[in-house]
Amino acid sequence: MVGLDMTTSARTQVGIVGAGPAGLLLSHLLALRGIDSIVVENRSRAYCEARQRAGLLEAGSTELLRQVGLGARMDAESLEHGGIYLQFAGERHHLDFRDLTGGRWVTIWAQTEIVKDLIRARLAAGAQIEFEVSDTEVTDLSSETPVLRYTDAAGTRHEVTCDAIAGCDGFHGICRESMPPGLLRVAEREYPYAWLGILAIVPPSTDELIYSRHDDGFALHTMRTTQVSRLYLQVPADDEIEGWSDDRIWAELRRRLEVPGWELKTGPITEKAVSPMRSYVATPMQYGRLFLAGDAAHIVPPTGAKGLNLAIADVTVLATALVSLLRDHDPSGAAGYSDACLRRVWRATHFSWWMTTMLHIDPHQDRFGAELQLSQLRYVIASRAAATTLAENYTGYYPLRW
Ligand code: RFL
Ligand code: PHB
Repeated sequence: MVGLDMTTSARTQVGIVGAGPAGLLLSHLLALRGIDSIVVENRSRAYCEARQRAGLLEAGSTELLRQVGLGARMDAESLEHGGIYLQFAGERHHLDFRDLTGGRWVTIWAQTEIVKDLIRARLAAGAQIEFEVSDTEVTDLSSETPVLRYTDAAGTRHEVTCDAIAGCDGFHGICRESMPPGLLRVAEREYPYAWLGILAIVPPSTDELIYSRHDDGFALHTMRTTQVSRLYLQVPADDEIEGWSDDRIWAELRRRLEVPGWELKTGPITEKAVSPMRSYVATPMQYGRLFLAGDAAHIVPPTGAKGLNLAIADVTVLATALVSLLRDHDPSGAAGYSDACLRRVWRATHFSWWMTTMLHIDPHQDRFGAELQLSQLRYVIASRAAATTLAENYTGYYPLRW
């Protein structure tokens, strides 16, 4: 319906802001249980499908994707890893997750591929995803009919009356800020370093990820496929990518990752960027009929590979809660949503902080700090109890139910 003010009105059950993994997966899960939704996204489809971010899934995330019909390409093309290497003081040690956790593993499967599969599946099912929207607004949040407004790519203003709104619009989105002032309590930490990440067309020089603490800074060797490597370097928090030529990046990676008898293969770099590192948790994750999920509510530094897994877990809990609320008129899941998620969020927040501070060089670090890190790393590789703590958190501590 077109009103006098040229606003088009519509009705749906769940209005979803953001077509990242959280928003798209939520829309998919809701559809499986007969709940309608619309997804609005301010970037283009091509941008969402190409944005380089996470690459490592917990066992529970992989199982969930498989269970909801998103496993075909993942099962054919992803890489299963049964452990990681921890490197420090010039030595590389293997941690065997399958042995330590009674068979658990992780999967290398890029966020870009999950997003591509989700967009394709949603559009094939006839779902509405509006890309390149602007001026997104969410209002009437404490009523039973919250409203989502946006302007589409052609310039038409839309007003969608919903039963619930999901804020899946990432850390810089508008949903968290739409909650009443004073409601949110924020716990956060900024780290005095950043990650320079590259994507390179070269087969990985390792079978499993290498996390390396080096006196000059942390380095990580990860991968996307058997032909594409992804590597990260700790750099100063305010560093700019312009100062990093490809040759300088490879030389620094070689230095921080080297051990006798091992060689780092190099190749063309197709992408490079510096990302800041931060821990951030906003509580509660719900106000009235607005529910925050994924990076909109919390951020972890990437060292524990938890960001994407938390987004998947949040929306799995949220989908169940919204199905109970909207189909069965049972509000208990929605009321408990925030607490249910925050338990997992804080476990991941602690783990990511612990991995980060154990492996990075603080620019103000003294001898005492360095010795504590090395002692902790030695303990993790020597003690089965300590290694198990790392392994059970890395592979995903809390089970995911759908
Ligand atoms: P996303 O992926 O940020 O998606 C949010 C979406 O919302 C859109 N949006 C809006 N749409 C409409 N109206 C508005 N007003 C909007 N404002 C924003 C955005 O365009 C976007 O499409 O959040 P989501 O779905 O919660 O998923 C979370 C994950 O993306 C994130 O946790 C991880 O990727 C974090 N992360 C990493 N995690 C890892 O485990 N390993 C990594 O190596 C890793 N690298 C990264 C990362 C996050 C990064 N960011 C956010 C800067 C590298 C980067 C650069
Ligand atoms: C990645 O593959 O991008 C990745 C893997 C593990 C991490 C961080 C990033 O801890």
